[in-house]
Amino acid sequence: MKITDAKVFVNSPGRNFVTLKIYTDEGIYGLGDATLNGRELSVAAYLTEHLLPCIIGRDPFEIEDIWQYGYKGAYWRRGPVTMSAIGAIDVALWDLKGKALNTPVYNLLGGRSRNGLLVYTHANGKDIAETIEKVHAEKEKGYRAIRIQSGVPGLEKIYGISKDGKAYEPAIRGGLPAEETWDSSKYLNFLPKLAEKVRVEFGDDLHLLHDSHHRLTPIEAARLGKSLEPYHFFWLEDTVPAELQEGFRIIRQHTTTPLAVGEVFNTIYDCQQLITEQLIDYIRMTVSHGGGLTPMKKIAALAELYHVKTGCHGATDMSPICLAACLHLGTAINNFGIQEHMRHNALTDEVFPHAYYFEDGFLHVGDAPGLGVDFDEKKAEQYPYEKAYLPVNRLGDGTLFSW
Ligand code: CS2
Ligand code: MG
Repeated sequence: MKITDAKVFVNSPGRNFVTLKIYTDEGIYGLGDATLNGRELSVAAYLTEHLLPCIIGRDPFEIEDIWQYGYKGAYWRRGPVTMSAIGAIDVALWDLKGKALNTPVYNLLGGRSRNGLLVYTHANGKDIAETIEKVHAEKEKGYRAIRIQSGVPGLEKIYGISKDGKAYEPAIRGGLPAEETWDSSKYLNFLPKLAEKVRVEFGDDLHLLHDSHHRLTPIEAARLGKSLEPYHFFWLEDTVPAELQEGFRIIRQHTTTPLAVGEVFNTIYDCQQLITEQLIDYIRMTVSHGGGLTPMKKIAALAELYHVKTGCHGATDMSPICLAACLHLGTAINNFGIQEHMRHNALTDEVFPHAYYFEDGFLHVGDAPGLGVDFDEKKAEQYPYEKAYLPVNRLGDGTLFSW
C-alpha cells in the first residue's frame, strides 16, 4: 500500500478544527486531528508546506519510521506546532492501519485492558450556588467524576466560566486576545469554601477535580493542595506552569492531594522528571498535541513504572478524532487513569460521526476498524475557519501572567 495524497481541512463546525486526511492507492484513508487552539494555521502550514510532501509514496504501515522522520528529519525539534503536525500524521496512519487490517486501533496497541473508560466532565458556575447546580445536572447525566470551577468573588472574569451560560469556549473570535485579570490570594482563600460546599452537598463518592490553569507558585499550590485534603479531590490540575519540573518537589513535600499536569506538553522531555521522580499522579498529555499514539504509548509505558496514570486532555478544542485516539490508547494500556470528556456540540458530532459512546459515567470506544471516526468534508466546508485567540491574563497591577 502507498500513500498517494494528503489534505488538510481548516474549518469551524462548532469551533475551529484542523483535520488531516491521508489517502492511499487502495482507497483506504486515515484521519488525524491537527487542531492547536489559537494557532491552527501554523500547524496547517507545517503540514502542507513541510511534512506532507515527504510522506507521499511512503508505505503507511511504516508508522514508527515515518514518526522518526517527522521528529528527527526537521533538525528543529519539539514544540506544540511541530508535535501537533507530527501527531496528526501519526494518528492518521494508525487509523489507516486499523482499517486495512479490519480491527480497532486498540488491538494494535496490545488489545483491550478494560471495557469502558472512566470520564470526567466540567461543571462551571459563576458562584458556588450555580456550580452546585451544574454538578447536579452533570451527575444526572451519569457522570461519576466532575471538574468544578467557579467564579471568584472580586474577580471580574476567570478561566472556565462562560458569561452567557453556554458551554465554556475559551477561544474568542474576532479581534486580538481578550484580557482577563487574576488574583491568586482571592482564589486561594475562596477555593476551599467551594470544595467544602460541594463535598457536603454530594458526599464522598463523587470524584471531584479542579484545574488551577497554571496560575500558582509551588508554595501556593502546596497551600491549596493542603487546604483541599479534607475534601479528597481526584486531582488538582495544572497548579504550576511545569517548565521547572523540579518545582513540583515543593508541592509534593506538603500535600497528599493528587497532582495532574501536562495538557500543554508535547514530548516526553516535558514530563520525564515529573514522572521519574513521582512528582505527579496523572500525566495530562493528549494524543494530538503529544506527537501521536506512537510517542504516547511510550510515555504511558514510562509512567507505568512510576505509578503515574494517564489523564488525557479532552477539551472541545481537540476534535473527536483526538478523543477517539485517546480512548483507544486508554482502552489498551494498563495505567489508564481517567479521560476528560468536555462534550462536543451537536454540529461537531455531525461533522465527525464516531463509534465511541457515553454510558453511565464511562466512554466506550466501540469496535469499528481504525479509530471509528469519520469526517464529513462537505458539511465541514459550510463552516469556514474564523481566527480565534485564547485570552491573555494580567494581575491587578497589569503584570502579564499565565492564562
Ligand atoms: C482546560 C482546557 O480542559 C482543560 O483542562 O485546561 O479547557 C484549556 O483551557 C483549553 O484546552 C485551551 O485551549
Ligand atoms: Mg486544564
